[in-house]
Amino acid sequence: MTSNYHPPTLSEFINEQQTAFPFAKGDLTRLLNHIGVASKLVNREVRAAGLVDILGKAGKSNIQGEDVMKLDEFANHKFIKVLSSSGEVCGIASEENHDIITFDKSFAKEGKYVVCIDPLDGSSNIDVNVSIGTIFSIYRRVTDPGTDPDERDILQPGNKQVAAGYVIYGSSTMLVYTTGLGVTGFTYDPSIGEFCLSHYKIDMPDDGNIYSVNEGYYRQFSPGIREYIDRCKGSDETGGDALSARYIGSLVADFHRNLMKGGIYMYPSTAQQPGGKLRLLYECNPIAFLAEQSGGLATDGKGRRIIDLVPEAIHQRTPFFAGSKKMVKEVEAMIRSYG
Ligand code: AHM
Ligand code: MG
Repeated sequence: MTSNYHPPTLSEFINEQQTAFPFAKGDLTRLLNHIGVASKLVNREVRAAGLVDILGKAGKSNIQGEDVMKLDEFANHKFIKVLSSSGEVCGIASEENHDIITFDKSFAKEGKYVVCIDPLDGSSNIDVNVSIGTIFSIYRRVTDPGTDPDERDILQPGNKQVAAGYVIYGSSTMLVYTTGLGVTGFTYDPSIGEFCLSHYKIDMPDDGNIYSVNEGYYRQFSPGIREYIDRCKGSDETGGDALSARYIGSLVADFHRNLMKGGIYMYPSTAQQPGGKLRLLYECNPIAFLAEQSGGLATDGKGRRIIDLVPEAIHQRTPFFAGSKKMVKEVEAMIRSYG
């Protein structure tokens, strides 16, 4: 027997949420809907990868000197196109673009929000059919509507985010977001082409038994990090109380697993990347907002909340530790004990 019940779609859910704020004008609701639309376009391409000509390198490198993949370029293009014609967004900072992206159309300049985005995170996994994602962060602009946005709009600390989230293109496709009222997850139902509510108010466990770090850099880590990792492996003699090591190499996928199961994700500074690898604005801040909203923590390993860091440059990097509260506190304490 088929049930008549279907869970609320993303649009239905956020419209419903908006009614809790009688003065809300619906711009943020529409913007989140537009992010949903763009991610469906990317999802369609991801699901056909291997059949359509979307795998492989695009033949150029981005501002960070990394190879741009065809899917990086496709996702970047789709998000810019959808957001630029949304009417809610006046500018975008993207991993793939050196400068802030502004728009010519006057209705776009009236947009109240700016978006920081990593359109396709986990690029090294694209060609090998491993989970990848999109990460986004939304701020209210501080410059006057009707003008081009500038760095003042983009270089706001993460504690000013009005919404943030990610889309994970995994065994199913999910959109997970927060507007500062907890974390909610939607699973894409391909039969109706909609994201449907599947995870209401996600709570990250306070503690976990998974650690996620690229241990290939072990020798490049500071002594505090190395000792924390050694402890994750259990006691010297028996390996007792060892945690599980899980590292996908897609921040979105690694964080998502730890969010659901409890664990810690770490990308510390290394000898080669003394400032860390991950970018503050469009990777760390949105994930940190989600971590805190689900009851976890995200810090830079020096006792500072990621979302309190004041950005100085669009593509600024930071060491990053995010996950279950107890585990983040433990690694912080270990780093501190080495001075
Ligand atoms: P990307 O945005 O170019 O894909 O880079 C970010 C990715 C993260 O998703 C992932 O956690 C990390 O880089 C992996 O880096 P590494 O291969 O050094 O472990
Ligand atoms: Mg990335």
